[in-house]
Amino acid sequence: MTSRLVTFIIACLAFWYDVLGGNQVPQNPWFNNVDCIETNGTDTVATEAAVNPQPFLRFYLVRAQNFCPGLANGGLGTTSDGTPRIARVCGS
Ligand SMILES: [Ca+2]
Repeated sequence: MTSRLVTFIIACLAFWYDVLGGNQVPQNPWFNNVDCIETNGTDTVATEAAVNPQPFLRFYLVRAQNFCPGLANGGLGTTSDGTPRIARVCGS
């Protein structure tokens, strides 16, 4: 079985990263069909099995985290209309 490699750059002041993988669905993929590929990972690499063949679409988000009060979970950016992107919490 092949695997997918997800790499990303270091986020400033981040100590851990959640890596989320979402499938193509009509609704918000980050709630309706999402996996936490890694929870509290300490490097900038994550892998997962490539279960579905192309042209199946898979999307990835990375949530940076640190110790700072009130800022412990970094944002996930915004959607194309500027709405803050919200996704499930990993590790719960
Ligand atoms: Ca990792």
